Amino acid sequence: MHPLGATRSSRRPDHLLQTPDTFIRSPLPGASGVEFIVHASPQLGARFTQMTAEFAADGVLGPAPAQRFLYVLDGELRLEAGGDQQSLTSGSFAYLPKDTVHGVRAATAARAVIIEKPYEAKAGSSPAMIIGNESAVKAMPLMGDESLRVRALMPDGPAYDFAVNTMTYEPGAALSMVEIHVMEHGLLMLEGGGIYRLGDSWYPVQAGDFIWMAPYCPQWFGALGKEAAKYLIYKDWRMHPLEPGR
Ligand code: UGY
Ligand code: MN
Repeated sequence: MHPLGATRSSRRPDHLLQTPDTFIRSPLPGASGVEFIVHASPQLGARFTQMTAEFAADGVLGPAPAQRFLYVLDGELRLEAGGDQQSLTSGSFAYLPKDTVHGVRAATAARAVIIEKPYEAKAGSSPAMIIGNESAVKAMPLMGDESLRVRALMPDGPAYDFAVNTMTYEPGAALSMVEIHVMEHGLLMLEGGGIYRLGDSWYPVQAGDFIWMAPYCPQWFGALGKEAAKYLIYKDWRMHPLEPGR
């Protein structure tokens, strides 16, 4: 949608819809053979970063400045941590607590979502490294709605301060309410499409689009079309509103 400056992308104080025609790729310190599309950042008003990392074969990621979550979109990454090497392919994810020494190298050209968030130590609990694949995570109906299934990729416990879920909507399924909440979201559309309400605007969205929702951004989604719609969604979680980093 370039002619005469048209795009579906939209930047408002309480949300960003960023469509692929507006993505700009850049290098980041410490990485080589990787280009980054930085979707969400403190510069935007977010308290986390969300990027898509596009690896050439043999590309390597630099050290993480904060706790890091990785979700592989396609290709194969090799993660080295704690003396172990793991192969991560489509749907694989890894959570690396703050200060975990690790290396990520691409075995093939690959793309991954990277989410990083500063971590405030919690008394009496410390987070553990997690490696998994979405296909092994049980899908739970959202508020009893079987047409809308949620897979929680992060554990929910006192040591963890964010969640990353996938949400899959059957054609025609929709959130049962307009949500307005203190948590912010980073969202990447993975499959299908529909209509996203953000603030007082309704946007057509499709696979490949990124959305940031600020705290209290009114939000609602309904899936359209003949195939399921699916997105990966980040939210801060278990954080007191007065906690630093909120
Ligand atoms: O977890 C959530 O807040 C989720 N239901 N929000 C969303 O899909 N926009
Ligand atoms: Mn929400």
